[in-house]
Amino acid sequence: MRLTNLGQVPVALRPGYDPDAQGVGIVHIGLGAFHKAHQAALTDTAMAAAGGDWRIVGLSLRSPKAAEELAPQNGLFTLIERGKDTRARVIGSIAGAMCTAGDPGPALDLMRQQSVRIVSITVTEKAYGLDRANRACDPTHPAVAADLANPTAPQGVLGLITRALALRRMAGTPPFTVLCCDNLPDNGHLLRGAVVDFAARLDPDLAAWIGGNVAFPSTMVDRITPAATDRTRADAAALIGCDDHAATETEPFCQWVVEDHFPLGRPAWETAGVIFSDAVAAFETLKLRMLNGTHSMLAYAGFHAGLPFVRDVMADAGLARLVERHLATAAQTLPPVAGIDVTAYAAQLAERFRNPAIAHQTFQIAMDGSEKMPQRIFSALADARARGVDVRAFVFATAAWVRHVSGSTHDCAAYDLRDPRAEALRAMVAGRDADGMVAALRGADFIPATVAGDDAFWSEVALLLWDMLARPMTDIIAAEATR
Ligand code: CS2
Repeated sequence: MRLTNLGQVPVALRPGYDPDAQGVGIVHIGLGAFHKAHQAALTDTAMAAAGGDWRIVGLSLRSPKAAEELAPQNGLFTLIERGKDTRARVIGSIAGAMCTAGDPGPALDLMRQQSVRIVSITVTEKAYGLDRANRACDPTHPAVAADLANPTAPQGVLGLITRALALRRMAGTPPFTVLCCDNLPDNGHLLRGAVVDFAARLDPDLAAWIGGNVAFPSTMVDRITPAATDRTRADAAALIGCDDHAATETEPFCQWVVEDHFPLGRPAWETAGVIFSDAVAAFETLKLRMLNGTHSMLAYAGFHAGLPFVRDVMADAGLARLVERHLATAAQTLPPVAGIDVTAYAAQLAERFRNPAIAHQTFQIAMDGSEKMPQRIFSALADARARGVDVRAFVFATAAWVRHVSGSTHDCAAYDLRDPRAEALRAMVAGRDADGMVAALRGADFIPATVAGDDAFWSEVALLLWDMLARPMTDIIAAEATR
């Protein structure tokens, strides 16, 4: 029997409110595991504490899978938190789920309703179609190009948001707040620039109205959420007593720092521990450089050392040392963040990475490197240089990334390079030796100019890469850790 209503769920695992009594107030684009473990869970807690019509309708832009898992269950799913103890509860905040591919009509009909006061987004860095350097949209991105050509039937994020805002403007309905929840620096401002630029290419008046009237608060989101597995579903079934195709697992830690700018209101997220702050950009840089930067380093090195999960990386003495070094280096590139002790923050991150109950794949984190490296490693490098900080940790991370891009199988089985620029990256490294690969990659459009021009940095990367392409990654790690 499949989960369809709360009557099937043990009382202790049910939400602390009646979901059917609450209306929809949020449309979320990007209905993945992360959203279910983070914003959906926090909104569930907030509704239990303070009520409000803040249930969420989730949209998937491409794959119907998430909607097929959730819709037959009326949005209900089990969230399992794995730490020293395992805790679980059924989340009631998702009211519906749909896939917009092929027909965005039903989603737009919902987004134009006045009752929808927030449209939030987690689609990963690559899906937006951003021109980050100019805080604009990238008109060559496939979804952006398609939506500029056919703006009334959008398939991408920028097109969908802009069309929904245009419909509200035409109807005299005040705009919803747009809430970006992806790991991007200053994400609210970045998205605002991209939406305004996208709209300006279609209708300058609409662009001016969006620029003058729509709120785009910035956020920093944090919760390590591996992809669900058969074990997740089996554990959920054992806990709730019926099948749950949408069961999700995550770590106990959860953090959300949000700029408090919601003209049409918001859930009482503070009751769920959400931090409201005017200094979100500083929190985001802290998290991107320390958590995500270290993650990228350990993913490239760990994957090529034959370690499938982050917890395996942390059990390897050499790599654990390199994780510690990376955290310490990243910390030195940051301005102080009010209320954060970076040494304690670093220790807490290492503890989270060690969590033996979480099977977080190094291969998953290694994906989309060209979208992640700039804000995780390269921007930290530029600040490290300005402060005279030893940058060896960033040399190592970058060489490990290039080794991943190289596709070399001298010490591992063949693997897929998963990156939106995979084809261009493969062309840059094809047939080249370590020096040639580095020379080609440092000139790529996603590498900031100051970093591209850092000759000393790239010579060190090339030297290390020669080794990484000739010897097993396990040897390189052992040598690097005792340097
Ligand atoms: C990870 C993040 O996949 C990745 O690149 O670094 O998804 C990370 O797990 C989250 O940002 C944690 O909040």
